[in-house]
Amino acid sequence: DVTAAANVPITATIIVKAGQTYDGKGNTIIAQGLGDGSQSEGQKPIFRLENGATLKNVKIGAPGCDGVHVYGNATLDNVEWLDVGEDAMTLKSKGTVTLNNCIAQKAADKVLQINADGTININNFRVTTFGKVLRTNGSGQYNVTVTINGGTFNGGTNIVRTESKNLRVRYRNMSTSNVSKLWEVPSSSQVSTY
Ligand code: DGU
Ligand code: CA
Ligand code: CA
Ligand code: CA
Ligand code: CA
Repeated sequence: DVTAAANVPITATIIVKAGQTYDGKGNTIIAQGLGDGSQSEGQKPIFRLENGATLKNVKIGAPGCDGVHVYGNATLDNVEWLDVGEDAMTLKSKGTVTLNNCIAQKAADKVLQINADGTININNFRVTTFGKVLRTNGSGQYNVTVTINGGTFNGGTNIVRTESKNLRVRYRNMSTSNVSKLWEVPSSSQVSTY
């Protein structure tokens, strides 16, 4: 249609219930009262995606707060974080998360925070200015499979940082610039192209 994109103010986390889709139609979410987008923990998420939810066509403006929390499986299509807050997306419970054609900018530290076992499929992700694109929580030995099919990563420390010996990452069609060390993983055998 002809409706112009707009800013959408929110004062509470948007919950996308199991199996449902939130289509932002290109609008930009501006949170108020959920956090300041700094590195302080305990900020609230902008979105909470329950199992099987889809989030699409949305921009998350500053403050990015604690981004998008995912419980189980989820799909993120054309989601753009204009200024990542504490982190951009957190896997909170076991599941498969697919990100298609997403963009994340200005992440002071982590973009994708993995706090559970999971499969993370990344298709055409563009990230500019970051600490780690993907980080598993602390010393947790999560079972994680990461597949990157298309990505442009510019200005950061790591693409993946993990202490888990049970994480595998496969990648292709990836381009990086100004990234200090692509893979901060226990063993280089955990990383392959495909
Ligand atoms: O270890 O649990 O950074 O989900 C301390 C905390 C920390 C998490 C994580 C997250 O690891 O808060 O943002
Ligand atoms: Ca942090
Ligand atoms: Ca954190
Ligand atoms: Ca930021
Ligand atoms: Ca967080």
